[in-house]
Amino acid sequence: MPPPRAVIFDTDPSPDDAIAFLAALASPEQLEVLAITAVAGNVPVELTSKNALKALELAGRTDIPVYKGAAAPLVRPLVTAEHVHGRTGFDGYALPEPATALQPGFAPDAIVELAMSRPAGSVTLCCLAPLTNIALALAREPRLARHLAGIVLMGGAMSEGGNITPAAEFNFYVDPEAAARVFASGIPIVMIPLDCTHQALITDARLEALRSAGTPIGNAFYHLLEFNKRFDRAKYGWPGGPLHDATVTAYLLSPELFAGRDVFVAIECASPLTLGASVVDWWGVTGRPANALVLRTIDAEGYFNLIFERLLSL
Ligand SMILES: [Ca+2]
Repeated sequence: MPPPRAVIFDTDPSPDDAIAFLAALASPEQLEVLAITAVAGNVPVELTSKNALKALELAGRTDIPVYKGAAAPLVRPLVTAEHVHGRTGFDGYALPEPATALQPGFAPDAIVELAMSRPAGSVTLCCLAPLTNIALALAREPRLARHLAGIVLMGGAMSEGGNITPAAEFNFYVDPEAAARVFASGIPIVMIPLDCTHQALITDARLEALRSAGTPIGNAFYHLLEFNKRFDRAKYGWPGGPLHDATVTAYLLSPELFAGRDVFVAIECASPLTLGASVVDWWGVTGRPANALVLRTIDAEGYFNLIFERLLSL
């Protein structure tokens, strides 16, 4: 069996982010989580970093270091998503205030130091949020791009339409310049867009599986996702909201659950109408070399079975 893959989760914890990194922590034979790095996104970074600590304490994994990162996008004011996840990002279930502390230091510096201290090609970044911390890390250490094994990210939309504007997915919309730099960096990227995550719906039956497990973690995430559900159902009219960010962990654990294509992707940074849109050259019409594997379909049943089995094992 190969050694576990070293990963860093860069995240703005709402519940689906927390499920993503907790499911990874429950998979030590496959994934070694080096750190959690928090960034502003769903809510401000003071809250996302606190939510990361809360989730780790819930799982009894206070050994995992958490670093606070960028408080705002590279060049724009922060746009948040309290309308989806509530004021705290974790509305719906009152987790205790964290007793553990953040690590000293800035998350982009921690990403550089952790990744560069490991052999080339051995650290994968799991990006669940606006890509500000990653862009700052690349600016501080340009060699990072060739040193990383790759990035697996949730972000963008191909033909699904946007979820924050008609054209853009939230993570790319919040910091389009950061996303553009990451896609131009040469780092091997796996992109999991809304086209994929909108196939992975938290139906009542799936939600009930969390509650009926009867564990503290199952109960907490039942209530947290139940809160999200109200917004998502009203918005989409579907039988449940998407569980977006845990797709990143599922891809690392079981890539066969997904299908996609190596393509060229560019991020719109200028147009007010389509700011943050991910333009995916699915048919190769530009002739430009591929810079990402864009996943377009997911085995939703296999995804939920895998992620909830790991989450509930904690
Ligand atoms: Ca996220």
